Amino acid sequence: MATFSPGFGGRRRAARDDLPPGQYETHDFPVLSYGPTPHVPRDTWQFTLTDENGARRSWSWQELLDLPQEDITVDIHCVTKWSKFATSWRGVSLDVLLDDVETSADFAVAHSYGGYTTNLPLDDLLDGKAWIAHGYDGQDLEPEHGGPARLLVPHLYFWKSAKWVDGLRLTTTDEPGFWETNGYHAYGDPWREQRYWGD
Ligand SMILES: Nc1nc2c(c(=O)[nH]1)N[C@H]1C(S)=C(S)[C@@H](COP(=O)(O)O)O[C@H]1N2
Ligand SMILES: [Mo]
Repeated sequence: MATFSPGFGGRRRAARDDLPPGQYETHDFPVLSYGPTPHVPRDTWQFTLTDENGARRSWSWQELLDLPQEDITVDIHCVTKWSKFATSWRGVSLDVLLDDVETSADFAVAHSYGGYTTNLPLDDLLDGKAWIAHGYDGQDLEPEHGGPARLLVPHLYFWKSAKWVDGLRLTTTDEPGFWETNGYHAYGDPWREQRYWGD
């Protein structure tokens, strides 16, 4: 997996083809939060799916845990240029939550306890590409990293992975979320370096 090549100044990681352009690898797990960490008790936690007509469906914490669980190992890429390889998560696939939803919406806005929002095409949440993650590295997900539960959409820049997620709203048009209103790219593909408006 990891390949090292001897270089000037000691041990160096060889350039990896799994590092998107402009990124560097970190072994830390930086915390990036706009605003304070909300502390959400699991017994009042809820996740609400709202369709484009306003119809809602909610899951309690226990209902989330009663769904099929997946263990996921993925690389994550932050727009501030750190990437972290092979992070391990546990959670529920969005395919499960969206399974019996009939919708004509093409987009979604994820929203969070604390008010954060981020927009994604609905297709980017389906087919094994996105999860509601509540475990990290064999432990409960820590509040700083989005616990009780966060969205995990590793194929897009990590700002799309809304921490403290409390729902998804399906929309017929692409409605920019918090960072997308403030200069960040509407889609955010790390492989195409879609960091900011105009990229
Ligand atoms: N609710 C919420 N979710 C959020 C953020 C935030 O400020 N609030 N920051 C985003 C950004 S910019 C990144 S890089 C990741 C950071 O996740 P981490 O703190 O677990 O590394 O969370 C994303 N999700
Ligand atoms: Mo970020």
